[in-house]
Amino acid sequence: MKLKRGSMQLGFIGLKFSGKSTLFELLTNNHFENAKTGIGEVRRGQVIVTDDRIQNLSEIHEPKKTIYAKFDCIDVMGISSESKHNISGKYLESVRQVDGLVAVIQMFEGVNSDGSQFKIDPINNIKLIEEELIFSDLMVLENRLEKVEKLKFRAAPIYDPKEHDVLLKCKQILDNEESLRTNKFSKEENKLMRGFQFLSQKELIIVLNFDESHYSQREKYQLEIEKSFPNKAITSVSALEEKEIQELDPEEQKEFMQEMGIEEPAIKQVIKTAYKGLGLISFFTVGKDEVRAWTIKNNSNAKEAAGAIHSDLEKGFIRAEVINYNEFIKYNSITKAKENGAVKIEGKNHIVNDGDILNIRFNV
Ligand SMILES: Nc1nc2c(ncn2[C@@H]2O[C@H](COP(=O)(O)OP(=O)(O)OP(=O)(O)O)[C@@H](O)[C@H]2O)c(=O)[nH]1
Ligand SMILES: [Mg+2]
Repeated sequence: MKLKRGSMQLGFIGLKFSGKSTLFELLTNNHFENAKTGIGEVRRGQVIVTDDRIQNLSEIHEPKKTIYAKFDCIDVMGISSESKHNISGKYLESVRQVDGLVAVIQMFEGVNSDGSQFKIDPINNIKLIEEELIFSDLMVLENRLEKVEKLKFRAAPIYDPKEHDVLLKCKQILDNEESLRTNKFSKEENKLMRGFQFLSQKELIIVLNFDESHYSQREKYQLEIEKSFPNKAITSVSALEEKEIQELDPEEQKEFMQEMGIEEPAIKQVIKTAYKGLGLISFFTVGKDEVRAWTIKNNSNAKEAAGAIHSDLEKGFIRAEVINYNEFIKYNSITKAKENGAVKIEGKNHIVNDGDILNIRFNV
């Protein structure tokens, strides 16, 4: 999959009242825009990918600007377990363009809008969310299929039998209540499918959102859920508790985090899980003007990495000077690293590693 330029996008989805907005507010530190759509509220914000390595690189280079990687995040209304399909499909349209989906799962008891008790039921909740994604894709697919069949019937020159085939293949998978993500498609099929932005083809990261009383049992719950969904990246947080802690002064924050047994803040956990689930890595560029982190897909080559910075760098790519962060900090200076032969000159096919510092040589 080719990455879009700029930030990666995450869409927060889940059942109603699972804590999506609470988590979104925590991760964006309450900086977001609100947009009213015909079907409800959509919020957009950014989550900064904090990285100690960037902080260190910045202290060494003293650049004018230090730029962390970020995720653009979208928070939509929840899927109601009572009136599913017809309504939730529309909410989900707001996240169709994202790179990855974050399912927030309610790990606390509560009361549904009809007054009935909401039980902790993560495995069924995740299945229900997957069903919604599949249903929503079927709607998009059937719409297109109908048009393609008309084109075929009229023998229209724009009729594309290859598109027709891939649509039928997708339909068979979705009709079987399977996600498109678990099925392998050829490069060509993927290209034909790209425009539809199928939701069930996107990676689905699971964030278990516990209340205070269940948080201490998070490992037990998470292990059990991982058994049912072995291919998913899963993490456990307590969004509401951490949000309350966020409002305290820094000294107290530490104390309360310890008291709750929170080893790592939710923002780090969610980012780590998103990187893992979406198969992402960071690389860095350094200089007097700017020290900056970039996010790319795992297994990208140097030329593709250059393209994440700017299309001109990809088009005019000549070579890359590469040193990994872990190697760099032995020297604390690119010049010294070069003198010691630690900076390697690599061609376009060189696979970039997490933490690589790249200097792209290019020609426009
Ligand atoms: N006890 C407890 N309550 C929580 C937690 N997270 C969220 N809540 C509460 O659950 C309710 C719903 O939280 P929201 O964050 O608005 O949930 P949402 O998923 O955005 O809901 P919709 O947008 O309506 O689908 C609020 O009253 C929250 O305070 C939690 O970790 N523990
Ligand atoms: Mg909400």
